[in-house]
Amino acid sequence: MQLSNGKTLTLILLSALLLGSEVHIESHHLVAPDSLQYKQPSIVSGRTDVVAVTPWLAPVVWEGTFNPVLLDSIYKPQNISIAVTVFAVGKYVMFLKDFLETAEQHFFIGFNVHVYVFTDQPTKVPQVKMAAGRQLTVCSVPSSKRWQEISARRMELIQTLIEEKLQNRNDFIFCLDVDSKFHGRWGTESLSGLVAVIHPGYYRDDRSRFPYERRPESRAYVGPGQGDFYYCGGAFGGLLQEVHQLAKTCRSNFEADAKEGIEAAWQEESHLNRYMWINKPSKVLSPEYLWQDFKPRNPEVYIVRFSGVVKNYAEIRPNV
Ligand code: 5GW
Ligand code: MN
Repeated sequence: MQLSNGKTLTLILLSALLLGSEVHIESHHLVAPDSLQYKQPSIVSGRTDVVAVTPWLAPVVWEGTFNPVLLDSIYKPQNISIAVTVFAVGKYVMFLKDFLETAEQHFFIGFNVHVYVFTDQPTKVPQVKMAAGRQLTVCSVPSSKRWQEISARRMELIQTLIEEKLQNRNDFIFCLDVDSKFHGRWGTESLSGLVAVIHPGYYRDDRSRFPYERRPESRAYVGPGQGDFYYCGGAFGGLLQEVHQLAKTCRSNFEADAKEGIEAAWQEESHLNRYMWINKPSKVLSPEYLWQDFKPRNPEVYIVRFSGVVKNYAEIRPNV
């Protein structure tokens, strides 16, 4: 399969229908420039304070485990595009300025980035100067009094955005919370088929303490002894096709639950966690990729790249 504007990117996606379930075999061909000199890699020295690979052999991205210059020089000639979705409904438009300005400083610098802002107040989207190759599109959504609805509709809007606007135009997509800022590099090291971010609040805990949906009636159910990590609802991404599948599945499970009067413990985050338990992410981003400003930095976190701001819930939320 030839990706939209990828001249040299040869991504081979072999889909097979096997006993009713779809199997995806994906292979990225990584071409490096002959001329680049960089630090010799080692398989016997490196970080020992963190684990950099999952039991299903997906990388876990921590500072010090990758070479950003090498990765950029591999992806640059492929001319990839990254779509970003961000929702700013109601009072949350106030977070857009910092989100967009810091993205200009840290998010995929030097690459094609297309930010899609979903908002009920298009006139309040701030004018942020964007570098060449970067653009912003405002998408109108109805305002909603019930925050559960805002949450519920995110997956639906991501699904339809991919179907209607992104097919054959972008290669990767990241879906991010607006109440956050970038503080450090977030770039090509995060690219993969299906990408999840480990939640900063639970990664040292036993899985029995993860706030998964625990009622078997819910389609977001994760049982005792199950679950790999607790992932953030506030940041996920990957190849368009993969994120489309995720959004479609989470939306339909969310809606089927709602029909039966069930709302998962943490809404779409619960459904995302269920999805990632069954559909293992091909790359896992460490909590460097979504920290929380109120939380002191742990020693294994050398750099906070993206972090949720401290918010005054009474002030910003419609009806808590
Ligand atoms: C309002 C009340 C309760 C929960 C969410 C909202 C809300 C969320 C809203 O009124 N407007 C809105 O745009 N959102 C979007 O959903 C924002 O992009 C926000 O970052 C995302 C997730 O909601 P958060 O950030 O309040 O959830 P936490 O778990 O990060 O605190
Ligand atoms: Mn948030």
